[in-house]
Amino acid sequence: MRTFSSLDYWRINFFVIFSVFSLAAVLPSFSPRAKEFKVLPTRENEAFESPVISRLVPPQLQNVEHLSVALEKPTPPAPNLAKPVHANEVFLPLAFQQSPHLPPGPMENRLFCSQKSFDIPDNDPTGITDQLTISDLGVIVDLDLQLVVDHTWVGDLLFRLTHLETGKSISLIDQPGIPDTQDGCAENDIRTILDDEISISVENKCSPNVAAISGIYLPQEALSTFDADSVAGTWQLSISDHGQADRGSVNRWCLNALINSEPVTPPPPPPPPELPDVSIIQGVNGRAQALPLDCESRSAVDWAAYFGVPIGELNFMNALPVSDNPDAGFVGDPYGTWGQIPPDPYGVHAEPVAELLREYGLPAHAHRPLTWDELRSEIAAGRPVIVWIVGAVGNGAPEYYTALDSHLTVVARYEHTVIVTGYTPDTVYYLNGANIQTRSVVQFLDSWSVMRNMAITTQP
Ligand SMILES: [Ca+2]
Ligand SMILES: [Ca+2]
Ligand SMILES: [Ca+2]
Ligand SMILES: [Ca+2]
Repeated sequence: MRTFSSLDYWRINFFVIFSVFSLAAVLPSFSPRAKEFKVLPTRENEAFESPVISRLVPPQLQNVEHLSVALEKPTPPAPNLAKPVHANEVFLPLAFQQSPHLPPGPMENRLFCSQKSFDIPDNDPTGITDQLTISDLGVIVDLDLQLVVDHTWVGDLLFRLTHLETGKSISLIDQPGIPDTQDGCAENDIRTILDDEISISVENKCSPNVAAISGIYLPQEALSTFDADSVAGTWQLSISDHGQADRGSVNRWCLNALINSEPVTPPPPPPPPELPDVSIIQGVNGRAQALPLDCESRSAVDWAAYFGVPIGELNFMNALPVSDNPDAGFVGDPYGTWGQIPPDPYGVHAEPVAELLREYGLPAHAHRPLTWDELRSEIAAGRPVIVWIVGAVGNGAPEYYTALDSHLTVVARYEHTVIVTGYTPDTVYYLNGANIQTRSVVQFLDSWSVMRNMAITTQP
């Protein structure tokens, strides 16, 4: 006869927990603290009371031991006190444990740029081309394209990318705003990265601030057309202007290629979740940030406090690693001036913040990109989400930055963090410092796109 293994125990527990968790999502909320989970402080240099995690585990789940009494409970392994406590090992739904990851392989994230600046012939369908020749070997796993263009009426413009060796060619941007409007977008300039993994199309973008097209958007046709092809060869950007009077120039364009030794088949996208039209979390409170550039620490400690873990803002800030790479640590002086990019005083991205939150016992996980559906799923489950946006949730210009360790990432001026607490079909609610504020969903998605939908959630 087969006996219960420890694995079986956890499998059954996960099933029971997931079932109750699903039920919890449709039940009205109960007052918390049915049972308290103590988490020991893991940073010896900080004296604070053992925090109480009551909100990490929904109230309905806090008696979960009673649900498993029918099982023969094995002796759990002794906890490794040297490691942070991962509360997520206790309650995460199974469906969330299968988030897509790149398969193993010697992937490289490379940036290839043409720095030539050239005028676009006005009202000339023949247009002009520029070529970028790449000699690197490797197969494309993912391709993004950056455009830095000055122009006084971007609705005039048409951009194509062609790989001369294969003859494959796609439309990147096709007269934004046309045919929805007769003359297209009249606003100025393009500061964008085109990326298939972001959910909003470039076609209807037309912002008066930063640039008409400022953010990271879906191209007109998918850049995945080039996936599995060699990155080597000549890449041609074709630009043409189809309206008289307004004119402009291309200042820079770059290809950002994730390359591998062999093709990689991406996992199929998960089915869209069933989400309520409206979900707003109450009781998420915060304070104004203490230092000019420590917004991420303020958001992190307010997020932790919501889950019952008190952390001092400056303690958190001081415990962050320091680096010139914002994906590895805090960049620059936190008393610096807002609006700069690394290596000047800047701030920090999601990964180091999530790692430090985990050291405090919180199930914090960095994402880039998180989808709008995934964000709303978290809100609908009662869990606020820390997001990286620009300024007062406005548009921004994504810029590639290579740190001293050769790590490539996307940064933006006026990088900022807020905590999303709710959504309706039209509006996003978020905690900014001490205040709950709102933006249209469209404006929020523009701002969130600039640093590739960067976020911290409780889910891996
Ligand atoms: Ca204009
Ligand atoms: Ca169009
Ligand atoms: Ca991409
Ligand atoms: Ca023109």
